[in-house]
Amino acid sequence: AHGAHHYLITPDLAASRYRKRPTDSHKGTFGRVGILAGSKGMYGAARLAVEAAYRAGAGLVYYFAPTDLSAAWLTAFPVEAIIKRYPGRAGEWTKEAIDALVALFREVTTGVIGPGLGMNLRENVELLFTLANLPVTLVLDADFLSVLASLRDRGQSWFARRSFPTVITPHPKEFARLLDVSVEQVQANRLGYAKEFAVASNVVVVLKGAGTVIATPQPRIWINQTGNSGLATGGTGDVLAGMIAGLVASGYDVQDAAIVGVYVHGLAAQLACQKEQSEESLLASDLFRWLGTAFRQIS
Ligand code: B4P
Ligand code: MG
Repeated sequence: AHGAHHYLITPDLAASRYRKRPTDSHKGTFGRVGILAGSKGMYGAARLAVEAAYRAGAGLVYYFAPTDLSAAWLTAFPVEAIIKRYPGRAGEWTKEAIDALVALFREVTTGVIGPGLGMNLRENVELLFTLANLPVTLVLDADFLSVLASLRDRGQSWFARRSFPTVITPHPKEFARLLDVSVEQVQANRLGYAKEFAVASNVVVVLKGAGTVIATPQPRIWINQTGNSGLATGGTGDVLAGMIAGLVASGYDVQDAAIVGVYVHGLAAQLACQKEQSEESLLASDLFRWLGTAFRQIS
């Protein structure tokens, strides 16, 4: 129906995209991820993305925190995270805050924007467009995608402004908002919509859900086969966004970062459910214990 060739992400395919880390390397080799995520009540999303970026191989992970993020919350973040404050409170977007964030993003190689970020950026389209010019690869997820979907052209001109690679990681509801169709329509034609959007917007689309679809602007399409219903729980999407950014920072191109990221993320869920959890009991943060075993299976 979608009229395009597509490939299954088999274990062999995932292994063929795996990049061995050079022996003669240092943390600068593996890049710096900057994360703009979290707002009141939603800092867990940011915390998960930060750890995931490190666990996928990033050399350094920066968390860009608003002034009202409490010291108590900061202690919940991995001690390895570098915390950089930007001026202003969460969700109160000012020119000063965005200017500071632009400067902070210039210090990193890869960015994540969106998990738990809230929707207030919707009210300041000019500042929103400033972020399109960020000179780094971006992984866009969650609320940030819903903000773009709320624009008059549902984000098309925002994506057109990008001159660095961009990955979007919508779940079906977020993707339906970007396309202005129903979730049922998305699910009935996942490959077709993912390909169409990837081509039209020049982004890598990671359309999540059982059988995650990856579409690139070439266009090429891959379907993931790892994962299970244990992943249908809060926070697993935030882990995936952080992982893809960590892979990009450490040297993967965006296409292979998406392929290896979704494969390893799903495999970690399967391993966790075989060894110590079940599809009921799995938590997003349990994935971290199994990412190492999952990476070793394709290394
Ligand atoms: P939000 O409230 O926005 O949820 P979230 O914070 O984004 O959660 P999280 O980041 O943890 O999960 P995500 O989906 O990003 O919205 C959730 C709402 O969106 C739901 O209430 C629902 O209405 C709608 N929605 C979401 N998924 C839907 C779907 N598949 N069909 C219809 N409506 C949907 O990331 C989850 C991760 O887990 C992804 O990597 C995904 O691929 C994986 N995953 C989830 N279920 C899986 C399964 N059964 N098998 C394999 N992988 C699965
Ligand atoms: Mg999500």
